[in-house]
Amino acid sequence: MLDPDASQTAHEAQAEQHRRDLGALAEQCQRHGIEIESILERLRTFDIAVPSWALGTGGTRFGRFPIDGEPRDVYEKLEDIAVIHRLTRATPRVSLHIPWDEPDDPKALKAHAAQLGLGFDAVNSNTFQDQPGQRVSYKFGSFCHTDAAVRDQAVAHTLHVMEVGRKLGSESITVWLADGSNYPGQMHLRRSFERTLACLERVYAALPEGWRLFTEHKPCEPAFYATVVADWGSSLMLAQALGERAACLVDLGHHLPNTNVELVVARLIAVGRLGGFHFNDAKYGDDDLTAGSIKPFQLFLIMNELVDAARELGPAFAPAHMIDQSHNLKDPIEALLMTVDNLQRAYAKALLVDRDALDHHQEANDVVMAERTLREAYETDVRPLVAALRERQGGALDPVAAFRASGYRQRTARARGRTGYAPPQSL
Ligand code: LRH
Ligand code: MN
Repeated sequence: MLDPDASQTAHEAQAEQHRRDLGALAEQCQRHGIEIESILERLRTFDIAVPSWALGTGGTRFGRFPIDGEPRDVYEKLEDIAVIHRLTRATPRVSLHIPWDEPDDPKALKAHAAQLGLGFDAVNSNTFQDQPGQRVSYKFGSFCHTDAAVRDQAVAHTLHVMEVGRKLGSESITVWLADGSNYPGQMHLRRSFERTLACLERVYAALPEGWRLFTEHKPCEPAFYATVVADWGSSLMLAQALGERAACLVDLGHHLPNTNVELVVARLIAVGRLGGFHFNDAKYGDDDLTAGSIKPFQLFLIMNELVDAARELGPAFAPAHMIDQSHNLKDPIEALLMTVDNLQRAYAKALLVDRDALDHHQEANDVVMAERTLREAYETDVRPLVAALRERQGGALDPVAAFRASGYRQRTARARGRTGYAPPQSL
């Protein structure tokens, strides 16, 4: 666990500077009639689920570069997530992928998580890989497959994932289907969608009490000609056909270049079908990079739609905030600490938008003043605010610095064995 002395001294050094920065920000907000205490209260409600599959180093087909001290099983992954929650106070839940992180004993894992102060968010099914001993293959799809035996196997797996999730205390499942084709003519574009809906209807019929089902769209990869659930329209058609407890999950990286993702979010909010997010960032494809690292303004504009909707819809508007990233070069814990900080900052900036002024300028078609009102919030340096929230909740002012000062990664390297590259630890 963390070495309290080392991080304490690092903490004090920053504390004084932080207090000055926070004071300056409070004054700046005051000038705009904004009480930062009210912003802090609302920011406190913004928490995020960490994906179990992002605690080990990720890779591409060109290679993977493991680091020392990577978690060897789902229990150690929870311990690493507990460190992230300890430092950020904003990641109280874990999203599991099954079978990648399937626990032998869900009840024991639930108890281990509770001990670490963690719970479980959406579980994720996997019908995009063939497992050892599997009867039939998903090579040509799962829910869309022409062979009923394959569809039955995929539905059975998804029901099993929900059963594991129920034992863990999850209340939702995310279904992402890799199903699609690589060549024109290979797959019937309407029948494949109809078969997919029919399978989802069997899953929806088995949803445990109070659960939600999220459908996740993606334009391509691994299918490179047509993907069955390629875009938000297809995902929405499925959710609306299934029922009230079905909604659409927006993975930020699952949009073709230059797609206006905040517009997609606004459309799904308008019909009450925004189930949640897989936050990450991308420059080209489904790059699964650190959220806010490539397109921070887009992330802010997405948060802006959430804050705007919450103003009208109230606490009932609660899309799931989950991360979905692959850490090929960064220490996974440091990448996730940066991700949480970027997400909290984007949300804090969205909370600073003067919405009455923005409404006024929009209704008056005052383009310049409307854009300036939005940019004013985006350009505000909210780092002291997010740090203050962490500090008040017993977290770290600077989580990455505190993590490095703690020597946690060196300790896990010794405890878990050296599996590869030792990441830099200097501050
Ligand atoms: C597909 C995806 C999906 C997960 C997987 C790990 O690209 O975004 O959400 O199942 O990544
Ligand atoms: Mn995803």
